[in-house]
Amino acid sequence: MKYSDLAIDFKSGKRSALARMITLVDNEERDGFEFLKDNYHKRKESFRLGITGPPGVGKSSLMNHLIERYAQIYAKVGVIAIDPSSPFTGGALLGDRLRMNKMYDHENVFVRSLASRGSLGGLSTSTENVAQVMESFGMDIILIETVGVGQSELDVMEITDAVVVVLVPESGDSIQAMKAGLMEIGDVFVVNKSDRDGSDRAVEFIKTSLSFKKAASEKTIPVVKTNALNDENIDSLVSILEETKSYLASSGKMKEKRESRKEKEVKEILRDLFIKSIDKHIKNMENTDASPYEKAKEILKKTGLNVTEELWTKR
Ligand SMILES: Nc1nc2c(ncn2[C@@H]2O[C@H](COP(=O)(O)OP(=O)(O)OP(=O)(O)O)[C@@H](O)[C@H]2O)c(=O)[nH]1
Ligand SMILES: [Mg+2]
Repeated sequence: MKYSDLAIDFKSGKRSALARMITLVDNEERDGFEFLKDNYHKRKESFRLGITGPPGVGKSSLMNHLIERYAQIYAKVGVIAIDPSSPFTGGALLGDRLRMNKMYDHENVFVRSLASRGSLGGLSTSTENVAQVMESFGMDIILIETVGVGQSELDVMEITDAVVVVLVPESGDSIQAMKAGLMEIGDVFVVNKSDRDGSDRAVEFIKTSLSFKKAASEKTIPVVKTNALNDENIDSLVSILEETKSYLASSGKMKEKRESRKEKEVKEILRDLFIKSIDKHIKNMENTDASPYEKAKEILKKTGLNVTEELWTKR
């Protein structure tokens, strides 16, 4: 199919065109980049909601409920599931697919799994690009699930407007041992599997831990207890998420996040272009005995990039 035909189908709202366009972008194909460049200003700025947490806490199960609720509230719901590729979670993928399967056919919902870490700047860049395609399609909300175990998963959360950190009752005791990063990024915390012992204690524990790091002027971060097996308290989670969204919008925090996201993207683009443009110089260098700094200086001269003396001496 020609790109121009694909673009027409995309514009008219064909799901198959959305799927194809995401693939083009995810594979870093020329037409994919063309699309991103042409459509940045035409996007809808969808509300991007990240859902993260340690392996197996019930993120996908909760997602399923959220998708179901959002499909009733919104006309277009996008879902990006980051395929867990870490050894911790190998094998969970099939289960995730099955659990999300029942929502695959819903006409309001479009689900996409992402595994590639691309060459451009890792998982967060490919997720950002796919999110932008979904925004161009006019999604009202985009849900992004990722396992919060490594840095790249935390990076993915930087491309969302709000983050739900999912924990379980047992997490309460081991919160200090947990990845500290997780406690920093949550706008809402969920203690799922509330059918298990200790969920109230876990909620209190998390609230206390959060109160230490909160500035007096900031809004208290909600901690919600859910049971994704029995659909318990999901409605109150949804209303807390809607409130959080309004708060982030009215306080200016959402705008701030989006601006720093954009800044990061500019840096990623420049980093990628810069690396690509110096690669050929490095390979073609004649004076092989030169030190790394001497070589770097020579290459900088060739690229014409103006590095100040001050930056150079600080390096
Ligand atoms: N008892 C209980 N089990 C739950 C609850 N929610 C999910 N589970 C179960 O926990 C297991 C893991 O659920 P998932 O939804 O796959 O968890 P996840 O966080 O997406 O897992 P990964 O993506 O592998 O990290 C499944 O067997 C679920 O049925 C709950 O509220 N209570
Ligand atoms: Mg999952």
